[in-house]
Amino acid sequence: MASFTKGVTPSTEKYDGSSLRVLIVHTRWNYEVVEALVHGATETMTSDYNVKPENISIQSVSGSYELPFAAQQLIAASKMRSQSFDVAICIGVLIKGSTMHFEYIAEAASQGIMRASLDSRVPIVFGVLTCLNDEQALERAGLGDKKSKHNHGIDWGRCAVEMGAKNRNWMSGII
Ligand code: RBF
Repeated sequence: MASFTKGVTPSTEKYDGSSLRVLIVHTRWNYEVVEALVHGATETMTSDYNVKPENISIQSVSGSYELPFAAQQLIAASKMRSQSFDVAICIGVLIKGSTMHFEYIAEAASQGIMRASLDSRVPIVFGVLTCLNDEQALERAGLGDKKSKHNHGIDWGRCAVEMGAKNRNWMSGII
């Protein structure tokens, strides 16, 4: 069977994150996994793109359902302080249970995060894992024993720097 390399091809451009202001909003649900994802994103941004640790604001909420509201409010507050975030990352982990909660929360979080991003005109990276079981969640946060494990927070950190830098250029008319 034909196959292809899955996931995102790294950008050929090298982005400079040294002046970017980044907001991370993460959940405390499934915190062990969330913590690893937050670490993957922050480590990537600071080590690979020179984002200053003091320019990363990390805020927590209870669950994924709260992510869109928190992101929207924090972005609005940052604009009022004239210290606008260039980009945000919403990080959460949803694990399917035996009721319909998973479906409703996943739908609300994904639609809400997109709406918050479009309405605020600040890119918000979708860092919510929607997993069918614990093993999938661990594997996607770079935890557990599987060889194929990969911390998706790394990808979200890269994506955040790219979108923050690109949007700054776009807003100044540089395409
Ligand atoms: N929040 C998550 O971030 N991940 C979950 O896996 C998750 N599962 C939930 C399951 C149930 C049955 C309930 C009631 C809530 C769950 N939440 C989860 C919390 C949810 O996102 C939100 O914080 C609460 O519903 C309060 O608004």
